[in-house]
Amino acid sequence: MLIFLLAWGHGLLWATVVPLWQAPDEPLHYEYACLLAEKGRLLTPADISPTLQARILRSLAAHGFWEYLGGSTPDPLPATFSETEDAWLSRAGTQVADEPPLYYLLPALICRLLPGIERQLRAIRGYSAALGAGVVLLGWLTARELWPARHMLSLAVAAWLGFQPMAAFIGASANNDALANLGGAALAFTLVRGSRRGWTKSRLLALVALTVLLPLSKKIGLFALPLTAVVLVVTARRMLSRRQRWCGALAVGGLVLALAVLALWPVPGQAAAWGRRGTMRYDARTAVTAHSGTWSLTLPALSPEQQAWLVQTVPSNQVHRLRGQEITLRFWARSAEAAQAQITVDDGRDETTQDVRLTPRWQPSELHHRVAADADRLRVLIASVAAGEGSSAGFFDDLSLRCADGELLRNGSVEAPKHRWEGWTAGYLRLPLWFSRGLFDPTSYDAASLKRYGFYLAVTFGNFWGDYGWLTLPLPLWAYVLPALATLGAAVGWRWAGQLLPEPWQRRALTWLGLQAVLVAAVVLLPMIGRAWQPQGRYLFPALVPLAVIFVLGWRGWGLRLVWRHWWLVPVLGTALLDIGSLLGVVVRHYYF
Ligand SMILES: [Ca+2]
Repeated sequence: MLIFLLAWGHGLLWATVVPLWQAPDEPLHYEYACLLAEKGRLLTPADISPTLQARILRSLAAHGFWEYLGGSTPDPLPATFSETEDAWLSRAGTQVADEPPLYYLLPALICRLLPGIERQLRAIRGYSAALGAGVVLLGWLTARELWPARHMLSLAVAAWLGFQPMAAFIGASANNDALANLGGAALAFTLVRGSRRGWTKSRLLALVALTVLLPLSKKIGLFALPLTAVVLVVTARRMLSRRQRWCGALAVGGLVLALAVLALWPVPGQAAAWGRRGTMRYDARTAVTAHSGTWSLTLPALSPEQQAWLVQTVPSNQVHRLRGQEITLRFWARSAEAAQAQITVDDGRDETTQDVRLTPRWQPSELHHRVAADADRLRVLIASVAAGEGSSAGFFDDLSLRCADGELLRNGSVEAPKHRWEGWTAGYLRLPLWFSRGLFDPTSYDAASLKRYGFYLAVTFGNFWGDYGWLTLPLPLWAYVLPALATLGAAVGWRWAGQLLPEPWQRRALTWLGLQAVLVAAVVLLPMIGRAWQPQGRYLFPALVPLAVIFVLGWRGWGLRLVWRHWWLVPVLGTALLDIGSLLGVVVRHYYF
């Protein structure tokens, strides 16, 4: 209890010192909570309220949001987030319908009960900090479960977790990371407890419940699914009879088969490789008319306040090859009545847009675009222009985007329907279809790409330890050398840590913790393969407890090797110094002097 209160106090200190809105995406998480309070149901992008965004923007201005980030408050104040021109808010996208709702339930209640936007945000930060303190407590309990007689070891794990400055910073902001991190810590505790005391029904139930709840708090929580599957399979092998194992294997096989069939089931109204965006739901693929084959893309008739567009993104490892080249988009379009559409080729730096008049007959169109020299993405967007009265649906077929050596678009004639799993990965993970292809593409592993991943990894390691504000306040470069050396030291110290794991259940428990860390790292790092995407160190925090145990254990190993009683100085005093240095030397110095 004392550990929890100390950690909560420490989190609240961070929550107080960091000015309002100066944590990554805080306005968007607050917006989610407030909208949830207002609507009282699952949100869709159509629920986004300009009135609420305007209110948040006024609070941002009042709290020097742009000044703290090195800019100046825009005048006049933008009306919505997407109208801002800074490098933070305008690029943050939206959390609404992008993140699952579990974290926001209590913040929504806060929004409903407490008056005043500032007071609400502070209360939400306090709630986050309590979740963060829960991580520290669970870390201590996990280590105590692993080493019942080694109090110093469990205290060192708790202290490492408590002082990890980036975890304290993120844990003390309005952000759904806080709940996912707590879920990850609870999972680690359950794994160790089950390994030591056996998997009773209630522990298995806890394991399954956490596995369901984690992806509901943040998408990264998906790592729990394979982890729990492996734990269950291994446990079942040890506990069940031959007959029971066969039944279990049949049941699991049947379930996997059913899921596979469901995942591959086609959705006729959606086109493979084409994404559908907008303020309402609509079918993007139709057999009503086609220029070739049976199917074409379609955009619905719109009223003036509605938006709808179709998008296909080209894999980014192809984009690097295209830099400086001219590419040509060709397509056929028509509409039942005269209507207008807007076609855009966007490479992230420059875009070429063309307005197209649609006529009742299929007409070809063409658009040329020179890819910018520093482009790192490429996408084609088709939007219909709301014409008000008498607007009608538009149809598009035989789309082709050609570069010197071939075709860049997939499913240009729209004959292939989307499979359900593509909708899931695109809708839930926000990962385009080609992401999984990028993993197997040799160009994802050429020298330039490997160099890029090396850089990404270094940055991820850095902001795992500390990068505050909107990731705008890093530590000085030399300060990252210390945790890097301490991490290397811990890795070496593992050579002598084996003596601390005499029991088979201890080694099994530690294997599960290691697997948790590996799976979280995989979920965080794999999406960078084949595209320009910088992972963030804080995404690794659902594995904070396993990482703390691994780190501290390495230094305990040094304690054995050197017969050194004060081995804990490195993991505990090291993170404590980093914490104090971050708070005073970086955060307080930036915001208050
Ligand atoms: Ca077609």
